[in-house]
Amino acid sequence: MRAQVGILGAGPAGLLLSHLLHLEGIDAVVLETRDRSHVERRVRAGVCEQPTVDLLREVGLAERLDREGLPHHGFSLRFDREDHRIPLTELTGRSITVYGQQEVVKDLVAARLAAGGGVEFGVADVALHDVDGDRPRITYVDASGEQRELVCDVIAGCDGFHGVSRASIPAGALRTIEHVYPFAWLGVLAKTPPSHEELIYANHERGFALHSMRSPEVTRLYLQVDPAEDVSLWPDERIWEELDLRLAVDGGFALREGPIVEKGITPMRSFVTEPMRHGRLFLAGDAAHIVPPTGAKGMNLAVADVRVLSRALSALLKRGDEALVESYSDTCLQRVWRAEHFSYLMTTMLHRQPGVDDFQHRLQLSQLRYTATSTAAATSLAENYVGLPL
Ligand code: FAS
Ligand code: PHB
Repeated sequence: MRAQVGILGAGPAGLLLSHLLHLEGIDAVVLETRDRSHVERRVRAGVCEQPTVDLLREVGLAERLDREGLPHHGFSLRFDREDHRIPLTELTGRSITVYGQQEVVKDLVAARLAAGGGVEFGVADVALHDVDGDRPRITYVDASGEQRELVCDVIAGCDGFHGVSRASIPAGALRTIEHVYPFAWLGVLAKTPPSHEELIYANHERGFALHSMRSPEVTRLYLQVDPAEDVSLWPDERIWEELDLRLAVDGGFALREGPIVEKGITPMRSFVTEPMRHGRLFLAGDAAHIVPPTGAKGMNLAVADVRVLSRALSALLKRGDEALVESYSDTCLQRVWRAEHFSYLMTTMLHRQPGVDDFQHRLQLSQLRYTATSTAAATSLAENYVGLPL
C-alpha cells in the first residue's frame, strides 16, 4: 500500500493531523493498535483551551462541541479554606471549554470515516523502516491478521508516550529531558451533577484535589496520591470522604456524591524529546512530550503540534518547500517548553510535595496568595491557562 503520510495513533494528534491533511488534499492513513470503541471510550483530558476550540471551529469539527461543550470564564484556587476565583475572561478576553477528550476523539473519528479517511483500528506488530530515507515504510499486521506494508513519503509518530515511533529513532539522534513528580493523580468519573459551576483547584494539607466536570450530569474529580498507590485500596466511600476533606471551605460547600463509574491512577511527569523529528519521521503529541495534567495542556499541545505539522507537510508534499519541515521541531518546542513551565508551576504551587520543609511550604502559600490577590500575577496565570495564541 502507498500513502503520502502514514500516521501512527488514532488519538487527538493522529486523527486531527489526518483531518487537516485531508483538507489540504494530502492522503494519509491512520494506523491504531486499539479498537475504535476503546479509543472513543478512553477518559482523559477535559479542558479545551481557546486556540484548540478556534482551530476545531475553523476546520469544521466544532458543531457538537459548540452544542454540548461547557464554556468556562474562570476557575477557583482553594486554600486555607477560602476560595479565590481567577476571572479568566475578564483578565484575558478568552475562555476555556470543558469538553472531554473522548468527545473530541469521537467527533474526529466520525469526520474521518465520513470523508472516507483511512483509519485502520486493531493493527499489531507495527514497525518503522527507512525513516532516514525518502521512502519510509511501516510494516504491520492488520485487524484480519494479514501482514501489510505501507510505503510513505512521510511518517507522523502520533502514538503516544508508549508508542514505537520515538523508540524507532536511533538513541544518539535525540535527547530526552524528564522530571518525575513524587505523586500521582487518582482520577474518578462520577454520575452526579457538578458541585460547583466551575473548576476548583484545591491545595490542602492532606494533598491536592481538583473538581472538574464532563457535563451537567457527570463530575470529574482528582486526588493527589502516592505514585505507588493501589487503586483497589480506594473504595468509593474513601474517595468521597477524602474529597470532602480536601475541598472543604468556610461558608459551606456541599460535595454532591454519586456512583463512581471509573477510577484510575495517572503518574505525573514532565518529558520532552528534542528534536521532534528524525529524517522523514515527525513526532507529535504525547509521542514527543508529556506534561503533568495540572495545567490541562496535554491534549492542547497535541493539537498545536499537528497544526504546525500539517502546514509543514503541505508545503513539502505540494510544493517541495522544506522550510517549514526544517523549522517544525523548533517551532513546536517553543510552545512545549512554555506549557512545561506553566504545568510545572501549577503542579508545584498546588500539590503537597512529600518531605518538603516549612520554608518550601511557606513559599508555596505565598505564591498562592500572590496569585489570588495580584491582577498581574493572576493575568499571567490566566493567559497561560486559556492558551497563548498559536
Ligand atoms: P494519545 O496517547 O491520546 O494517542 C496515541 C494513540 O496511539 C493511542 O490511541 C494508542 O492506542 C495508539 N498507539 C500506541 N502505540 C501504537 C502503535 N505502536 N501503533 C499505532 N498506534 C499506537 N491531559 C489533560 O490535558 N488533562 C488530563 O486530565 C489528562 N489526563 C490523562 C490521563 C491519562 C491516563 C493519560 C495517559 C493522559 C492524560 N492526559 C491528560 C494527557 C492526554 O490527554 C494526552 O495529552 C493526549 O491524549 C495526547 O494525545 P495524543 O498525542 O494523540 O496521544
Ligand atoms: C479534567 O477535567 O479532566 C481536567 C481539568 C483540568 C485539569 C486537568 C484535568 O487541569
